[in-house]
Amino acid sequence: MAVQRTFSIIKPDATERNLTGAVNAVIEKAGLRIIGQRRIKMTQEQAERFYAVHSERPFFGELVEFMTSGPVVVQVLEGENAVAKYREVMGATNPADADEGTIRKLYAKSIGENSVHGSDSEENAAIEIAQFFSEADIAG
Ligand code: RTP
Ligand code: MG
Repeated sequence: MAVQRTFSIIKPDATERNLTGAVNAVIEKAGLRIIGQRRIKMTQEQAERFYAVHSERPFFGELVEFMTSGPVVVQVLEGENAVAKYREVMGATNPADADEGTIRKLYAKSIGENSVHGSDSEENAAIEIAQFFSEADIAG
């Protein structure tokens, strides 16, 4: 498996509890490199565009409201098989179903406020990275 990039967001429930460093420690311990990172406050438009795939879901309004409720840290991660590896490191969407040692098991508050996002495919990773980063802000 080749070296891949994936896109990560440390969500507002985690930045609010000062967990950026703790989340990054889990990411780095898993062998993923943080090759781009920026702390931002997402606008409504950014959040709606980012989660457009969920626009018809009943939780969409709540999700956009949550993602714009406080600062987030957007990240580019790099490593062997990074997309699937980061999904493993994050754990299941609902922390009640997440494996021990995963970020969501350790830190997520609920299925909605679940501390991190990670791309679900290499194709989506490229799209999501391009939404928040220019190549000049990534150093592998
Ligand atoms: P993400 O996209 O944030 O990495 O999460 P995921 O792939 O594990 O889950 P996905 O199905 O893509 O859902 C996106 C985010 O929407 C929120 N959600 N809330 N209240 C609910 O039932 C519900 N279901 C999903 C979560 O914040 C989830 O991460
Ligand atoms: Mg998803």
